[in-house]
Amino acid sequence: MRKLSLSLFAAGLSAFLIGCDGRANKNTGTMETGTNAPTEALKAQLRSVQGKGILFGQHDALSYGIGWNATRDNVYDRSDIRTVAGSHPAIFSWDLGHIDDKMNLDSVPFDSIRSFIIHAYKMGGINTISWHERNPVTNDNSWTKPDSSSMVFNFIPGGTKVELFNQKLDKVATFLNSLQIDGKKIPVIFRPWHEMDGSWFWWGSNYCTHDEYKALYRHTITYLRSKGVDNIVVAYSPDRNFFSEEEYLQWYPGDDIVDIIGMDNYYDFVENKLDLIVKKLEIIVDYAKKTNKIPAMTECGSERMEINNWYTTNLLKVLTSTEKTKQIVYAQVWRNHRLEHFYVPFKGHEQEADFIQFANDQQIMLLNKFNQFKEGK
Ligand code: BMA
Repeated sequence: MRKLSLSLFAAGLSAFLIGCDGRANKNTGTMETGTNAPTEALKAQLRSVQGKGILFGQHDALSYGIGWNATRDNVYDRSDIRTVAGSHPAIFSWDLGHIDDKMNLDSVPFDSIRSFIIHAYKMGGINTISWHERNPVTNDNSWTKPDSSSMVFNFIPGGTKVELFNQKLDKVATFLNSLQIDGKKIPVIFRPWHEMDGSWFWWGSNYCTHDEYKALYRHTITYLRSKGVDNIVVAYSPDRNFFSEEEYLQWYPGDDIVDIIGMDNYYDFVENKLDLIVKKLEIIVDYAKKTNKIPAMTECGSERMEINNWYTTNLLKVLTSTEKTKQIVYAQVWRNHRLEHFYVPFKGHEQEADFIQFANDQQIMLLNKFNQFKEGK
């Protein structure tokens, strides 16, 4: 059953994508005016909006929403954000966790993820990829506490299990290299090993030293590059556990590796510490400015929309709070998975109007506005 529905889905989606080929490629213009490296074009696009607007994104937006699933229901080109606000998001987020399998950790087939990325790119959107990978030694999920035989030091250069880790990196390299249209690579944001300043992942602060973490991160990027991966713009995204630039940079793998200076932050919203969020965004913007990097709110949200009218009273408020916070280039929320776990009001939800107000704010860019902006409108 699963095989049948997957192949039907793949056939339907590729027919759909072929159908899209005739459409204007909203990204081509930028690619041709930039340098040859696909990443330079993506960085230029991100920089072009800085100070003029803030791109908005969601995880798995084209894959499923509340009450629908593209793979299961054979629906294409749908997102809860478009159903509610009339446009897809500008940023499309995906995850490569469980790269050894056919489906990722959230049951999205990797072939579908590839098709969604191509589709998002053709529509003019920007794709970002995180990686909630299993522990390379135990194969336990990202959230399982490692012991000394499966901590980070084992599979960084000099460790005894680095080959095991490289096998996973090989698979990620194959996937990233396969993101192509007519033989040309699609540039994507790659955001591995996020939220390391908490201890909920096997790469978290209780399970590695700062130096081991940096080695993990650097090895990941340099190894992928050695396998021909030349289409990633690299994002660093600790959680909220910093109060100064020095603390923010404790895990930082280096200016030569990182392009996007980010932060994931859910719990300062839960605790209503909006002033602290503004302060942290300013730290990020200041560091990005100094080093010519791109500042972003790499993850945030209010689970189940528990904070009333979160989009206007919380997110928009912090993003537009000061001239510095307005320099943030994009903000993305997590997935609309089920009624117990969603981050964007769906059709009929009581905060729908609040989300529409947010989406229509002059500062916020969903895909339609981003495309108009690129066309100079
Ligand atoms: C978490 C939750 C999990 C999910 C993981 C990776 O925040 O959404 O259900 O598996 O992200 O997407």
